[in-house]
Amino acid sequence: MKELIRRTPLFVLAAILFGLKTYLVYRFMFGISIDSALQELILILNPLVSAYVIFVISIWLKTNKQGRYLKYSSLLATLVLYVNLLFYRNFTDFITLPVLFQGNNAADLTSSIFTLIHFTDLLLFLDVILIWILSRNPGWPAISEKPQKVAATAVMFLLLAMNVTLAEVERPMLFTRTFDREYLVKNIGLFNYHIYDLTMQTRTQAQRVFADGSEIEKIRNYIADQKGEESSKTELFGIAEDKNVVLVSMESMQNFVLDKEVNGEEITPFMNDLKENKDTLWFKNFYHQTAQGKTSDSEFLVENSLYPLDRGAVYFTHAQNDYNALPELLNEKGYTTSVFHANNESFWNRDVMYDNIGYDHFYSKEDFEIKEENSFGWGLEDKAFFEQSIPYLKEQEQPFYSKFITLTHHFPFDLPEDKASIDKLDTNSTTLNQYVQTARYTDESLKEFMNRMKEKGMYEDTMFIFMGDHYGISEFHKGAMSDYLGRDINGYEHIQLQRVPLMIHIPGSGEGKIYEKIAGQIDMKPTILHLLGIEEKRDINFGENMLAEHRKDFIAMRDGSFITKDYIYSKSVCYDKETGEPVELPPEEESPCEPFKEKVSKELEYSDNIIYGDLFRFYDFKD
Ligand code: GP9
Ligand code: MN
Repeated sequence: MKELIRRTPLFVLAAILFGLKTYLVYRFMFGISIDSALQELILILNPLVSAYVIFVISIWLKTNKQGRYLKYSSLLATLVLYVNLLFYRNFTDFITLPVLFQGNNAADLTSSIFTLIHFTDLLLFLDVILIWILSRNPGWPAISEKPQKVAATAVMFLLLAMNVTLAEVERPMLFTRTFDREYLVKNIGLFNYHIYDLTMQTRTQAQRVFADGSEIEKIRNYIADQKGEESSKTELFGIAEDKNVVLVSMESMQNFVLDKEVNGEEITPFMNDLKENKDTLWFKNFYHQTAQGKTSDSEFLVENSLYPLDRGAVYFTHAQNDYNALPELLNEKGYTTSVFHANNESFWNRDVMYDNIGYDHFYSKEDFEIKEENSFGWGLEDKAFFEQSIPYLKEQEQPFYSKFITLTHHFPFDLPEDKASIDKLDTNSTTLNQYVQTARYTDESLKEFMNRMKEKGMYEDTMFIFMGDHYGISEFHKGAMSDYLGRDINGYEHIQLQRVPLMIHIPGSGEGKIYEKIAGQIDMKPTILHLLGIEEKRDINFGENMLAEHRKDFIAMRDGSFITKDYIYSKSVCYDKETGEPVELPPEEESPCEPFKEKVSKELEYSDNIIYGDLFRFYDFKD
C-alpha cells in the first residue's frame, strides 16, 4: 500500500484527496440531495475529474515549478470551495459572479460571517497541508518524460468525456434550462459551474448591445393576453386617494410565526391583531418572489412589477436601466417619495438605484444617531429606527410615499438577552430558536411606530402597508422546522413557507377583509396604484391588482416553481394543494402543472429580456 502511494504521481494524489474532500462537502455540507445511484456516481466522479483537470496542468510546467503549482492551486481551489460553503450556509445557494463582486456587501456581512465559520472547517485544509509537505519531499519527483505527460493528458480528456456524457444522460438540456444551481453543481461540479457562470456573465453583457427594440411590443401583447379582464377596476379603486403611504418592508418576516405562541406568549401580537382589524386587507396567501438579491429583490419587485434576476441582484447588475418605477410615477402625481433604512447607503447599490428610479430622499445610516445602546449586529435597532424616523417623516411634504426597511430581524437573529421579551424556541437549530425573539422585537417596534403616528396626528391620513421581504429561515434548517411545525418539509411545504405577511391598513376605511387568493410581490405596484386611484394605461407590469376578481392564475417563483389555485410545482414535482401530496397520475396522462410550466418560464424569460436588453429605453410610457 505504502509502495503504491509512493509510486502515485503527486498531482494524482492531490486530485484524489481534493476530489474526495469535495465530494464529502457536496454530500454532507451542501446537503445536495441524491435520488438515484447514477446521481451518486456523478457526484463522486465530477469532483475527481475537476480536481484532475486542475492538477494535471502542473506536469506541463518545468520540473522545478510543478510542486509550487500544486501547492498554490490546491490552496486556491480549497478557498473557492470554502467561500462557497460559507455562502451556502447563509443562502442555501452557490455563488454567482455578480454576487461575488458585491464587495461592499461582503464587508457588511461580517457580523453574520462569524456564525457561519465553524472550528471544524479547519479540517478542509488538511490535504492542502499534506501537499505542501509532500511537494518538498524528494520521494515525489516531478514528471519530466514526454510520453508520461501525453498519457496523463489523454486520461484527462477521457475523464471529461465520461463526466459530460453521464451528466447529459442524467439531466438532458442541463445548460439550457438552468433555474436550479444545485442541479448544475451536482452534475458538472463546482468549478465547471463557475466557468459556466462566467460564460453567462459575458453573454448578459452582450445582450444589451444587441437588444431588439421591437421586442417590447411583443411582451406587452403577451402581458395583455394573460390578464383576465379588460378593466380590473374594483370598488376599492381610489379608496386611499390623497392619503400618504407608509410601506414597511419587514426584514425576514415569514407567515409561519403569525398566531403562534411560545410558552403561552404570542410571537407577533401586534400583527395578529392588525390583520383582523376592520380597516385591514390581509392577504394570507401572499408569496415573496426574491432570489439572490434578497431585500433588494423584494424592493425591485414592488417598485417595478418585474421579476428580479435568477443570478445576482438586479439592483447591482442593472441599476442604470430605464424603468417606469413606482416612485417615478408617484412623483408625477405630486407625491414626495422617500426611503428610510439605517444601513450604508451603498448596500445593495441602493444609492444608485434609488436615484435612478426617482426617490426624492434616502435617509440612511448617516441620518440616524447610532450608539452602542441602541444597536447590535446589523446596526440600529428597529425601535430606535422608527423613533428617529418620525421627525423626518413629519417634515415631508404631503402626500408622501415612504418606504421603511427594518433590520433587527435579520440572520443570525441574535438579539441581546436583555432586549428579548419572549423565550427562544427549543429545536435543534439555534437560528430558528432565536428567530422568534427578533420577530417579536420587530413586531413591538411596529406597534410603537403606529402609536407614534397616532400621537403625531399622522395616522388617519396614511395608508400603511406591512410586507415581509423574504424568508429568514432557509431550507438548511428544514429538519428543525419540521420538528417545530410537526410535519415533513417536502417541496409543497417549502413553497408554503415562502408566504410572507402582507397587511394593508387603511384607517377609517372599514374595508377590512381576509383575502385567501394567491398573490405575490410582483402584484404590489399595480395594487398600490389601484388603491391610490391612479390609472396608467401604458404601464407594463407582470403583476396585477390583487383586488381584481379575475386574475392571472399563477404566482411564479424565480427558480421556476409556482403556485396556482389548486397546485404547487416545486423541485420538479406537482403537488395537490388540498392534500399537500404529489399528484398521482397514470404515466400516459399529462400533469396538471404542465400547462403552467410553459407560461411561467415564458414569463420569467420575458421579464429577463426586458432587464438584460434594457428594453424600456425603447418604449414610451406616456404616448
Ligand atoms: C441590508 C438589509 C438586509 O441593508 O436590507 O439585506 P438582506 O441580507 O436581507 O438582503
Ligand atoms: Mn432582507
